[in-house]
Amino acid sequence: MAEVLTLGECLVAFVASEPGPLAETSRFDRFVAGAEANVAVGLARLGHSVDFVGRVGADGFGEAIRRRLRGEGVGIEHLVTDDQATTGLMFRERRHLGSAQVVYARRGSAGSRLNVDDINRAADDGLIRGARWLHLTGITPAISESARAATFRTAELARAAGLTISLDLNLRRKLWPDETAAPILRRLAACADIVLGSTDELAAIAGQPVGDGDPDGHPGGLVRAVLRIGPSIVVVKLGAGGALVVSTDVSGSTVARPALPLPVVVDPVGAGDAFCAGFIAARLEALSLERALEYANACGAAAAAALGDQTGLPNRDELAILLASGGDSPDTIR
Ligand code: KDG
Repeated sequence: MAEVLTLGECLVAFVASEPGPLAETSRFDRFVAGAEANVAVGLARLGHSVDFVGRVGADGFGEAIRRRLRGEGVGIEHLVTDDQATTGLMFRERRHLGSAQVVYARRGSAGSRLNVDDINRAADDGLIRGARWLHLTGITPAISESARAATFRTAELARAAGLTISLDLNLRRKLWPDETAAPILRRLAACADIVLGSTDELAAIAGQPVGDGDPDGHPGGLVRAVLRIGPSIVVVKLGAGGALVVSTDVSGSTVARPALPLPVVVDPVGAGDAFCAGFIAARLEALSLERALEYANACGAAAAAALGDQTGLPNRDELAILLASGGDSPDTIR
């Protein structure tokens, strides 16, 4: 039985080998991706045990996912091979300027066929009662009705079993519009202890504009609105601006930590998942919220410094070096 349980769609991602528009891209590198799988691998590299529940197709891409997750030490006993559908794929371009286009080929995919029966089977095998932590994202409830029902069922069982539940909002506007996403993510946030998101994701579920009532630019109003939904901790991911956390347990005070300076962002996709892995690892180790933000920022920076969602996820030694260096390259550490 693992300490952490997560569920969702693990995809194969084809990432443009060179920067430039997708219309002109003919070479891609293949990676394993998917937000929850990224978090699972991040935690496993940091020495924490994780089970991943999901579905892949009975095809080579599904086999590639199995091999990678198994090789990273993630528990995949409840990663079902579904011969009725193919493994979900995504293609993304790389751009130095502007935002990079993502194309999904995941509608009706094996991953989107995740359902309540899968969760009930995992629960019967003790994956929920044996765990300490459940990590959810806003992507799984977006991919299908059955995956949404599976997400809520897991949250319900985890709550009853007393697990800590984290929810990374991961609002994917290519999968669903804000009007559909917001009420569902609010409902999920109400089941969670910890909600993590960028200011615009938090604003979407709070139903208020970014910075509303906060003339100093501090997202305090937004955070308070999200805390009112139910979680006791809200973590705001500010990208290059670092991160901050507000907890009702520590008299509502705000803790902020700067991002690690990153001379070159090679690939920012997956950095948010790495951030979550660092944060969860630190909290599993009973570290303070301040230290959890430091772990999170270091993991996020390490992920953004390499191509592919999971490539740069640090192991324990690499994390220690990053934390000690504050982001300087190792040869400049004194
Ligand atoms: O956070 C990274 C994910 O966005 C990427 O791996 C793919 O899960 C994914 C998604 O649905 O966008």
